[in-house]
Amino acid sequence: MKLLPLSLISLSLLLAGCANTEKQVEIEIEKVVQNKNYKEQNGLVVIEAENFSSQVLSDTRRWLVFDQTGNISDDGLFADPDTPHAEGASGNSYIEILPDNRTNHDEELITGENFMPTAGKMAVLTYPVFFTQPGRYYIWGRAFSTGPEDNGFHFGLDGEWQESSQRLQLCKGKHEWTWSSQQRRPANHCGTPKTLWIDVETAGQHTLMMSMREDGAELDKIILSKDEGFTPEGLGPDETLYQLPKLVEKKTYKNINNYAYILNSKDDFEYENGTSDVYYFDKWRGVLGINAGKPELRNKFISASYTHKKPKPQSFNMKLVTLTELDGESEYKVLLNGKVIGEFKNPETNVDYAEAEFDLGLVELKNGDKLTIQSNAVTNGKIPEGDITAFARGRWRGVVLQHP
Ligand SMILES: [Ca+2]
Ligand SMILES: [Ca+2]
Ligand SMILES: [Ca+2]
Ligand SMILES: [Ca+2]
Repeated sequence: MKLLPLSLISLSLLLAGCANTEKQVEIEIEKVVQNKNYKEQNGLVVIEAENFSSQVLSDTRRWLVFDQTGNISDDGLFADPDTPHAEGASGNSYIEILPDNRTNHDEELITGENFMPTAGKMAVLTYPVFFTQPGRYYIWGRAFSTGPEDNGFHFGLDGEWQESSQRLQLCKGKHEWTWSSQQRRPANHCGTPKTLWIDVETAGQHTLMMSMREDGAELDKIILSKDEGFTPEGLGPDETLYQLPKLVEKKTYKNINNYAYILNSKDDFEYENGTSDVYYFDKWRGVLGINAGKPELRNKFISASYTHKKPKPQSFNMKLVTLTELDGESEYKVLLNGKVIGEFKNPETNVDYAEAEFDLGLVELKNGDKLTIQSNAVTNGKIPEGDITAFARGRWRGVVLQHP
């Protein structure tokens, strides 16, 4: 069985604890295994051959993954004249195409079974690669050959098998992992270095492909190099993976998992009404609040209103989102055209400025309807501040309109 990255192992452990079942675990793992994506970096693409994304046309011969534990990615006893070579392979893992029933010239050559001169016809692997630079890329393969009939590979791009990328060959360097960039040509079956390349016409996402030429062939790693002067040594550079940056996580309306519209307190409500009894915008928390520093604004309701401007009447499940505070449990009223449709009080909390949601149920909004939110600044007497105790500021974030 193929070795899984650590994240997959923890995923499978996690799922193993659920009532659901190995089936689900298998599906999840498959999804993640196929997620390796490569990127050209500074003219270089480095791929572990065993990290292919897909394999097709693999009925009679198949690329199998070998790892350092001696595991093979397929159960079965297949014709194979050589022992595993994971030691010394990059990532301690590689692929070999089996069964191998033509190990030397004396065994019968059967085209379509143990030999495939045409690229892209047998055991085709794919590797997604994102290129930032188009151009000519020299192909290097790190291969292991133990005989004369297990040392050829074909490469292609996007289903096209360019003549220049067919027949990677190595003759020297038997019985050890060996880098080759040599193309087998009629005049020179062993090829000369740096005669194998692939032309990438456009920048962007492409699919590198590799297919069988001779059974028993083993491949550890693939390099595409824009620099003709580049020659890999040893294990070669690390894989050039396409790294996904972390997406920005939401910081507001955290518990709201669906909505049609959000009416933000600052943006959608009129709160500067020209009197002194107004909200201010608390920019640190992105909400409206009451300036409890002014004694005349404490313990009284302050208002802000939204006017609905949609031609068609529509019903929504409505929720008010407030911020809890350590200092006190502010109260809230919601009015529709001057009539109270909801009254709430923030719960006591150990967490300052955590969002709280209050359900207003199903509400129909018509064009011109006026929705008013009121809140107060209060103290619960728990947090000393000078001679008095601190006040909560009646903060609220907005109103969520959900499809019923
Ligand atoms: Ca073998
Ligand atoms: Ca063979
Ligand atoms: Ca072999
Ligand atoms: Ca490898």
